[in-house]
Amino acid sequence: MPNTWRPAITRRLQRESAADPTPFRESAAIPRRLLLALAGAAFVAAPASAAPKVSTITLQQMAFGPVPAGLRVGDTIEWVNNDIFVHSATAKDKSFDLELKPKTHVRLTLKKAGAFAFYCRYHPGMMGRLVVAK
Ligand SMILES: [Cu+2]
Repeated sequence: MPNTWRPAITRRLQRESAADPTPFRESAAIPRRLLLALAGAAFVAAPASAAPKVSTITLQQMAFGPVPAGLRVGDTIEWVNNDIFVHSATAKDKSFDLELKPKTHVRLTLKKAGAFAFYCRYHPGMMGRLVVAK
């Protein structure tokens, strides 16, 4: 057989190229979809792996700032005292008692699940509540 198939394929490719000025659009879209799928998988996998995280509670103007949500055992809280006064972060059940000198920060790793009311020993009107999941 002579080489008659080659021109036929070439003609077909030319026809398809003429019909679609961007013949690589579909093949370019596949890696993008794949990347989106991988990104989605990583996002979903993150809570399952539950890597310990560091969150911040800021003290300023004689008050504890917002307590981060979604705390888990193994996470760390960094207490940041932005005031010019000494404060403490003291658990009502005595499970922690941190001295927070002015303009310093202290880290606390959460070792127990539960709800922990806390206050400042120096200013009992300052208070908050940690909720820690297993
Ligand atoms: Cu205080």
